[in-house]
Amino acid sequence: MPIDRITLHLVNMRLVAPFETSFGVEHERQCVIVRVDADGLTGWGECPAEGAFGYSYETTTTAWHALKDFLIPRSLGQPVDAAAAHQLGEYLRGHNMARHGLESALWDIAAQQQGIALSKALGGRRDRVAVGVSVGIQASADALIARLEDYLAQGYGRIKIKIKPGYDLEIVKRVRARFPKILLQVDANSAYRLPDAPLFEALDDYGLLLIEQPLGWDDIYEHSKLQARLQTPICLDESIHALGHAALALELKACKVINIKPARVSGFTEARRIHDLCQARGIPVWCGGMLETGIGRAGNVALASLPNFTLPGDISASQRYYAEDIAEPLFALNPDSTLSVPTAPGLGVTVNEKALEKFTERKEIFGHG
Ligand code: OSB
Ligand code: MG
Repeated sequence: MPIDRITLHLVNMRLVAPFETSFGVEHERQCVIVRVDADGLTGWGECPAEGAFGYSYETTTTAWHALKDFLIPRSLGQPVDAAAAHQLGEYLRGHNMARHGLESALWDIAAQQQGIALSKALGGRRDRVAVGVSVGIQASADALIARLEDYLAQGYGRIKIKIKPGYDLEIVKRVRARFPKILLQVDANSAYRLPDAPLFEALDDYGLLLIEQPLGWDDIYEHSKLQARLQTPICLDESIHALGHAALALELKACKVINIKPARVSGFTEARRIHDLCQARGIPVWCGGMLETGIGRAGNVALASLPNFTLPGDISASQRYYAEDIAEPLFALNPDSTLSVPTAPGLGVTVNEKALEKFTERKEIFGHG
């Protein structure tokens, strides 16, 4: 049965606390929610492009354009086929988050048609996925430590802290002195360059699980030079947009771990390919996050149930992000620092359409039905 109708929602939701990284601070988060109606079923996807440039060249505006003017006109009337949607999207040479928004909604419908959870449709094996929490830059080391005490008390078993020049070595020293045993990793979001290598060599002494994306957002080569000087694994995030980037990074030994965000790599199809390549090469992966709503979070949890997602993901409980979410049930942290994988068909969450409308700043419907 063909795709009858696609609806785009530009959503804006206030974060429970501002989230600061090396590229800026966010108080609220925009994204594009994609709804697909086909075959009497409804599928949902989240394009986590942000309102402004920073993490990515994609924004909600570029994503809206890619969806409205290219992907949607070519998808209406077509059968529900995530693999075909993936191929169609290749033409865009980028715009991966926009592509993921649509592809995710198609995966949701396809899994519902088979009567299975998305996790099963993707080849997931776990019913719980290990998670941690990603903590933004705070006003001081003391403020950060207070934040961490709170998250650790909530049960998070792995902490990621954001670093930037001037907020790095001393901060890590203080955090390690206070919490000698916790699983700790850092994320620089591309704030450094290769001449900063001595800083990372100094970080080698603090037992970090990994150092995420220290150098250029589009670099692999210099990361290979840096990794050769470090014991601590480098984990690439921003640099990996497709299977070929992962293959190159592994070939050059630019990293020992990869963060897979389905949206950054154009969707679950490509995410699974990267997962499989890393699995074959003995490289662990984990699922990154983009402060998603319950829709994107459900997809991330499903992906993280695949066997080679062996490190805790940036997939925290719903209430870590939003006072009110747009999908139910909320994701809650289990005492063993895991989230449970939804078992209902498709994404396994129900969109609260009243809440969605409340946070929708702009909406456009394409097609009919
Ligand atoms: O670099 O991993 C990142 C959020 C927005 C953009 C980039 C990143 C992040 C996070 C938060 O670290 C992860 C999450 O909890 O969703
Ligand atoms: Mg990151």
